[in-house]
Amino acid sequence: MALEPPATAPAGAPARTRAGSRPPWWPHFTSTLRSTAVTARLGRAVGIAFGICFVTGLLSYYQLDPWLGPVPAVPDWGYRLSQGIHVATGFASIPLLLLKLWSVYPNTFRWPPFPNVVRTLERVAVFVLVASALLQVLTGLLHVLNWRPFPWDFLTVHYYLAWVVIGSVLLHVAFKLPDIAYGLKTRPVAEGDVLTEIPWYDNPESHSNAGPLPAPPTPGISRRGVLTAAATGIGILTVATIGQTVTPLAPAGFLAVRQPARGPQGVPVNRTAEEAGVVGVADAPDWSLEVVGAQAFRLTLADLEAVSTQQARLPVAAGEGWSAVAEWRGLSLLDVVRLAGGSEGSRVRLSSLATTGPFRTSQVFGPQLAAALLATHLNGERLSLDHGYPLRLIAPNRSEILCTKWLGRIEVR
Ligand SMILES: Nc1nc2c(c(=O)[nH]1)N[C@H]1C(S)=C(S)[C@@H](COP(=O)(O)O)O[C@H]1N2
Ligand SMILES: [Mo]
Repeated sequence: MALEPPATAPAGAPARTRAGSRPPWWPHFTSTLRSTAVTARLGRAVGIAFGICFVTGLLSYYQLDPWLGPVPAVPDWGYRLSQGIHVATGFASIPLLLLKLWSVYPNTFRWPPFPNVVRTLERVAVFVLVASALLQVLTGLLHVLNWRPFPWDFLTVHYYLAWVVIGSVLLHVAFKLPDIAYGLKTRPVAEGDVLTEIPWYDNPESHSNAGPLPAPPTPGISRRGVLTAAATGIGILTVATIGQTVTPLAPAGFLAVRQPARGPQGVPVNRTAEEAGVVGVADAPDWSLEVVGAQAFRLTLADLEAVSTQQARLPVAAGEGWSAVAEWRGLSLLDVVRLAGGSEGSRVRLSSLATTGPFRTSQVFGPQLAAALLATHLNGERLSLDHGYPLRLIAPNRSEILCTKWLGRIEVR
């Protein structure tokens, strides 16, 4: 249904335009819930969510590949906070992004589709932005759900794709700057406003969004209604998932993938001993830790028990966005490193007993080495097999991905 202009335009209203060469079967849109003002505001919200998600994501990625130097060990809740925010803004950006796309998708059907080189480039950039952003948030969601149907390494692709998303966001903002400035200056149209113009997305002669706004003739739901419903939905989604890391909100976390206190010893498990294929190996009675360095030696379970006296209250903060604080007991990694002839300046490589799968090994150096604990106990009990029995790493401000469970070997360099 085309929006037919009223017989008499209000005094001073701009001249109307109609689809000239547009084929009659070409789709056109009349919903007046959309406008430059609404789109600009949604775009600003998406931009803020993506920006925060990008920066916190970079902080997390730095833990995996610290190209600027060692990762600090303080504050111990640093990774918990940044990864919690990363996953929460990622969640919130899914409905925000869908809403933003809803507000502009009629633009896809502008006639003519490719009026000039600049518009064509702009549309290619939009395509890259939409495709990469959707792929990024949806694969991120699947990762949080621990469902990885894709054949690629999630973290590497997620990292590089983030640069594509942010790059195309910046390009898009540059293309749309006049429209954004116009949209943010203009108030969203209220009921009772007089229609003076065909909606921008249905105006074949307007290839810039920066023009007068349409008013709703008889909207079924007001723009304010759309935005309020969206904000409420996003708020509920956030409250229902943030409980996986903001522990007081855990009871409200009915959509949270993991409950912070549910799991053996009051801590969730991401990858079980069975999934890692270490059942029968990690709990073998003759297990011992192999330490390799200037002096090589082995530590048996009895050796560890005798010296496992250091206590630490540290968060377990997983890349999937859940976290919880737990009581750990064990021995200082640095003490073991010194016994092997190393020092605070050593680089230490920890390997688990698992022979396949990701996160089997990790590296510790710098402030993290001084602060790291080789844990034997969790919340007052011997580590359960799923939490890394007989020995695992735990350290402050460290991603759980790098807190290797079921340790078999420590190499000091
Ligand atoms: N050897 C080994 N250690 C590992 C992993 C693994 O797959 N193998 N997974 C890591 C990840 S991704 C997480 S979230 C934590 C989970 O620790 P938890 O199960 O004790 O909570 O273990 C980490 N340590
Ligand atoms: Mo994880």
